[in-house]
Amino acid sequence: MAGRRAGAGTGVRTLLALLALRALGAAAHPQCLDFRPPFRPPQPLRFCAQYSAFGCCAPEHDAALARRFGALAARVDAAIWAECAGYALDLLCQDPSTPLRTVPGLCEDYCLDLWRSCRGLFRHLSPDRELWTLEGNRAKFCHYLSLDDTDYCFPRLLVNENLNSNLGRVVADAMGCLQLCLEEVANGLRNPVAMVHARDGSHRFFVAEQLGLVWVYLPDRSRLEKPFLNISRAVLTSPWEGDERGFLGLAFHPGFRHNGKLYVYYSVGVGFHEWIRISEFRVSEDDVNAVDHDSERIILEIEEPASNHNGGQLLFGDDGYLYIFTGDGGMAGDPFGKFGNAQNKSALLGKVLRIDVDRNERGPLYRIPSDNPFVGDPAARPEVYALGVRNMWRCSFDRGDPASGAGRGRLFCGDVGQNKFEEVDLVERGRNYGWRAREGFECYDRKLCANTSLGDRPPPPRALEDLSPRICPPTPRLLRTTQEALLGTGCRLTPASPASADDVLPIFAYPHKLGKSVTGGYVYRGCEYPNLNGLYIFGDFMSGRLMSLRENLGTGQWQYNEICMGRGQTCAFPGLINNYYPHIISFAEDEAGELYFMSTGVPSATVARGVVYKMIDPSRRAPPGKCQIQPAQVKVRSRLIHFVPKEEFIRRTESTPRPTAPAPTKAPRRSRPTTAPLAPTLRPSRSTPRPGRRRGGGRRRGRLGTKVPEPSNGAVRLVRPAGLSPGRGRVEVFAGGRWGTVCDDAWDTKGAAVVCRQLGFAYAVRAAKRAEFGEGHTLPILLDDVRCTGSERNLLECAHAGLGSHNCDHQEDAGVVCSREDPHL
Ligand SMILES: *[C@@H]1O[C@H](CO)[C@@H](O)[C@H](O)[C@H]1NC(C)=O
Ligand SMILES: *[C@@H]1O[C@H](CO)[C@@H](O)[C@H](O)[C@H]1NC(C)=O
Ligand SMILES: *[C@@H]1O[C@H](CO)[C@@H](O)[C@H](O)[C@H]1NC(C)=O
Ligand SMILES: [Ca+2]
Repeated sequence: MAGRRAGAGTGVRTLLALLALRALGAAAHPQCLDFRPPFRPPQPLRFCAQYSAFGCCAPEHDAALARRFGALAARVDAAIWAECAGYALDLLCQDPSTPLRTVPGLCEDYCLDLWRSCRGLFRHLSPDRELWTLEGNRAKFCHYLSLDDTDYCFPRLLVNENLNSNLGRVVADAMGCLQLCLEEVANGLRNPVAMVHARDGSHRFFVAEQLGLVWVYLPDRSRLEKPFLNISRAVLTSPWEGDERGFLGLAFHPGFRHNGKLYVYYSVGVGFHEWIRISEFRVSEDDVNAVDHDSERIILEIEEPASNHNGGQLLFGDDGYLYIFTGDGGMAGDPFGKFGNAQNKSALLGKVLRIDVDRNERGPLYRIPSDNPFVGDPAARPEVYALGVRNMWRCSFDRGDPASGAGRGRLFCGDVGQNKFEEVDLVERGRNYGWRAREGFECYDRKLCANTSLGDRPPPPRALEDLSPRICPPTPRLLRTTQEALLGTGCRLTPASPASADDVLPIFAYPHKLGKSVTGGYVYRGCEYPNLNGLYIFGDFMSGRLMSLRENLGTGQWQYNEICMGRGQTCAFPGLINNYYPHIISFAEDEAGELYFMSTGVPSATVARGVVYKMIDPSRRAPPGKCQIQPAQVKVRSRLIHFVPKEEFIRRTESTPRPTAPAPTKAPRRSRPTTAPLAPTLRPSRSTPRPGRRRGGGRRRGRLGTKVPEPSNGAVRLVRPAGLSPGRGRVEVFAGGRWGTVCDDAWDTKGAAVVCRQLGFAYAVRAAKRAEFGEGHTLPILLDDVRCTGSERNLLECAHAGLGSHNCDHQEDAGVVCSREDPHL
């Protein structure tokens, strides 16, 4: 707060601005004291009408706030109320009934005004006794209520352009980098290559490791101890970092619910002879969480002339056909045959294949869909759907816009490049994606490039590597000229050779300065983060860069934005993290459409350093309740292993350069790729603040001035449903740098007494069990088997199981009821 002292007129001007704003009914950014992103309420609010378009307040809550307001009016002297009702409305509508704050952070001028005649309100609005004791001292009182981040104080945030110009949009920083956060979902995985769901309503997710194991996770993120599938004996791979062979892909049949079929893609080898195999399996008749290992039927095998470029994606389209993405066979420059495999339609390598695996119980194991593009061509394999592919690593079908369905069925792929460019392609039937004639937008094999329809393009721009990536439209007849690339003006649409239109340029390509191995992702179509709708999110395995493309519907061009981890307080929500391991192996969508990715610190098939992360948009979420899912129950026969997150939020101050290796954590930091001496995920160069640079707004966490310290080890807090009086709630404990819950095994009034005393209550009335005060889903369970004598200074001093190790779940979250009065009197 130092250095800012508002003149007397500022408060008045701010208020006038606010009144004007309210009169216009414009949406304004609320403070969201629950430290979660704001959302658009499903219907307009009656009491906090100002936040009808965008806020933190659900309609039920709005009604509760209206009642509180009414109760307050009845309690406060009428003369005072006349003056203070406006303040009360302001303060209540910031929705202060959250465990983390009791009152909004206030701008100094506003607070000073308020203090003059309405400070008495706080006795009714906040249970915080420390605040009450400061009531007599105006400066201390307002300092206590101030925020570090003055942009975010109330009411200035309502008119802060940075915050409000971004309402309803993903927040970008000054460099155009979209700020997202992550939630850890699974860990300890050995090169997790795929995560898929079965489309069967169970909302399970299946994570495949390169070694040939597939694990089942339940919607609560617990993992079944017994693997779903274990074909590690048959799968060819090695511990060598960067080995591209192994178990590479997995897809459930669209009718899995009825026919129990799934398909896998893996490498096999005998001596020096290697090939890929696509097999069909069935789920076991007596366990829906296990594959019948004897059910394997080999659908297709393809010789691999070299150990790299093995493709590996399997997908079912809306057409019900199985799409198979092969690599060009390996080595460098697709050297096989006269002009390589990828341009050779009679080779299955370097292709997108499409086959029909339905009704294959009798007769052939698969059939050729009658509208495959080369069925009548004697010089082509009929399986071929598209060609000119080098090594497509991760493809996905767009689910389409949730409301309009627009975009549905588009097939996005990342095609890994040779020496210079990584590309993203929109794959269409019968099209040629250029390799080895072309790499990205450039010619790779000049002769071939000039000889075919792929030629007749301008000479490659020499200096393109030094430029930022450019986006060009997907239409094959359009291209970008060298000059435009060099000028950095993007893409001019110039008709190229009309001779053949079946060759397609990428929708986006990036030079090796930004990354050396693209990992294709997904178009976000989930429910929880409406701002991300339509954004194609992908990454790079070598540089750890996360990237995005958004289609401009007017021009058909794709707008590139990097994705970076939210800075400052942006990701400081409970349960979120702001860092990840750099080797981005794969992306995933869960059954509800939420987006995930998998990466590892050590890209070896035998090192268990892979993590699954969920993408979180801190700038906006869907209204509470909108995205609830009701997973179909599945019978679980195996033991369950509860998920314990291991990764931590890294606290960084914006004003100091980011440390390359944060001190207190033991985990290998992802800012240091192990094999790739390239731009690390959290690039320190970007962290250096630029003069005049501002954070891109978004929801920021309101913190109480400089007075809110990092909690100390063993600190506790109570989380309680709205409306309950203080002194009762779920117990959350701070240990090892994070908040977590306490399990109710062994939980008794002695433990409760310790917690109550820590919180300033003399008495413990009751030890609450069975999540009486709700479940702390987003937090780890930190303490189990807590046994206190009652005289300990904090919970950590009591006997307990090792921090974070437990055998319970959130249904057993412990709570307390405390009192200042002796309950026995
Ligand atoms: C998977 O199979 C291999 C070889 O058959 C076996 O050695 C290994 O223990 C199995 N792994 C699990 C987790 O069942
Ligand atoms: C195309 O691929 C097929 C199958 O691998 C091969 O027999 C043929 O020689 C190749 N053609 C050329 C021109 O390289
Ligand atoms: C290159 O051009 C020659 C002559 O026009 C043609 O016979 C040959 O098939 C072309 N090569 C490819 C790969 O299209
Ligand atoms: Ca290409």
